[in-house]
Amino acid sequence: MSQPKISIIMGSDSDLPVMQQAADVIKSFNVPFEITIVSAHRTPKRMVEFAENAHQRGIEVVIAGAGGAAHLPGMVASITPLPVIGVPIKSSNSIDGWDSVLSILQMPGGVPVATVALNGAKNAGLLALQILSVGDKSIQQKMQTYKQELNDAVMEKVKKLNS
Ligand code: RP5
Repeated sequence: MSQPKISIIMGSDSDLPVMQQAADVIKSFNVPFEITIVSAHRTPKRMVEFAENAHQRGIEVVIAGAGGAAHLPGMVASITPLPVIGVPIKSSNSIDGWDSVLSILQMPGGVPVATVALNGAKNAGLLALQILSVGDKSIQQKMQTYKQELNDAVMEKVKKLNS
């Protein structure tokens, strides 16, 4: 596979069913990405190493998902110069997902994390593609087609309802 532009990281393999949705949508755009486990709490040195080096490896956007006391997106954002998209995950140790949402959303000034909805990994993938599309017209073209397809799918339903 060619040089990955998007890195999808998650705190645990138990996050994979959600984070796979980001991978799937990125794959459908034919954009190279990597996906791996980096835990802020269980592998803190790996997390620092990842955040210090991702941009030097050619990564352009990071998608980070975690559940419960979800420190991974924010901590990676505190080190990397790259844009970080955070995916709160309703994990087995989560209090209804709120802990994860608030941990990722309520970042202090100076350290932004673009937080998507709870379990919103698909939108994280799309947002990462939109960030890349600013400098890549072929991704932008595919994004316009994707939006047209969303529109057409709804219009198809309208037609069905009206018939
Ligand atoms: C978080 O704790 C992970 O991101 C995951 O959402 C949650 C539970 O992890 P496991 O105990 O399933 O490995 O750090």
